[in-house]
Amino acid sequence: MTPVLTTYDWVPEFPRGFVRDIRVRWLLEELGRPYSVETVPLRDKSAGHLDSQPFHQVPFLRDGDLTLFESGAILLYLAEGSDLIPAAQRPIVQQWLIAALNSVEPFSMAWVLARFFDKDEAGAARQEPRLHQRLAQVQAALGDQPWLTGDRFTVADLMMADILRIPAQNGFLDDLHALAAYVERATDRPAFRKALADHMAHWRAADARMAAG
Ligand SMILES: N[C@@H](CCC(=O)N[C@@H](CS)C(=O)NCC(=O)O)C(=O)O
Repeated sequence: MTPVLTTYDWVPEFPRGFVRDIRVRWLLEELGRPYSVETVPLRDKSAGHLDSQPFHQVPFLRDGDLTLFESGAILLYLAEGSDLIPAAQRPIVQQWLIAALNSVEPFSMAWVLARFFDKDEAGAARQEPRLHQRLAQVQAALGDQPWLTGDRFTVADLMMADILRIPAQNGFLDDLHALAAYVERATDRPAFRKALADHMAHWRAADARMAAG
């Protein structure tokens, strides 16, 4: 059964590389699992889109009769039974994946929304100390380990590293060297590089389609 990943038909330049289908692509590459991609319109959101994603967002995944939204749920579903959720560490892996989504990403998103969506420099500046504190706490929890739960890269690292890419790209890890190295270690994996290349190719193909009218 080949899962079908749905993302947008096109997005402007600035979110490219970060639309959350990248997480699912990355995981599917880690698993060596082929998949296909379908799209929903970004601009003219359809009522049908809501049947698969009640918040009119992406990504969502169809796998046989199952349709799943929420990138965290999709990752946990796809990684189940694989080395990316070692059985003995399952609750701890789930804990860290949820921590990434629930205790780190909201702080990063609050900054992103203020800085890039609202273009509110003062509002973004107000978010910075909170975001920095969370990032420092992740670094402290990582300690000397290569990955969040020890020696093995898990789906929790995939989620955490993906979430940390935006702070990393915007200078928030410049004084958090161990955390910066963690993100680099994760995103240096061939599966991430392949996922990112395919993700960017998707937007280039969308541009070409638009240019062709
Ligand atoms: N919690 C959701 C967030 C999904 C989300 O924010 N998707 C963005 C793209 S990365 C989106 O569709 N944004 C457009 C919108 O909210 O209208 C998840 O992790 O899947």
